[in-house]
Amino acid sequence: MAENRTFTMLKPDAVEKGHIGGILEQINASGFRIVAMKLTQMTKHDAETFYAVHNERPFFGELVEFMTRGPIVAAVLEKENAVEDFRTLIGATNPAEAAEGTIRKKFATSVGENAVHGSDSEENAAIEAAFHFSGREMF
Ligand code: RTP
Ligand code: MG
Repeated sequence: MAENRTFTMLKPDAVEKGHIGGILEQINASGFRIVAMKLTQMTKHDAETFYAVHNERPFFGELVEFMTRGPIVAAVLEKENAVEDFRTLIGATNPAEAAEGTIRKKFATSVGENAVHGSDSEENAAIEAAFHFSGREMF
């Protein structure tokens, strides 16, 4: 994947609550270009694979249950310093600790149901983008 890209998911809680538009507006206003996007639903196998790094954590079962309960919006975003800047834009994992104005502060419910995912490295962004999109679906 090209440099300066990150991968995101608007999680089932955000989609259920009708926050797709509000979150995308903030993403666009923050200077990210949408490279790929779709509404999709993860299977149990998808979620277990995507979050395999957490499979020993106590919240793993809950996380898989949550991420598969409804549709998500998967997207690839482009901007200079995309991975780091997007993590700043979404805020801390726990919305109670997220900075004012961040997407999680505004739209997340709890540490588990926190509205949005952001890749934590360029390497993982490429892996996660390829998990959801073929090369032909990235523009
Ligand atoms: P993400 O990968 O979704 O962008 O979130 P993150 O880096 O901020 O947090 P991470 O440590 O990678 O955790 C992945 C997701 O697992 C759920 N979680 N639940 N109940 C809990 O204590 C707990 N901790 C984490 C969240 O959905 C978190 O985003
Ligand atoms: Mg993470």
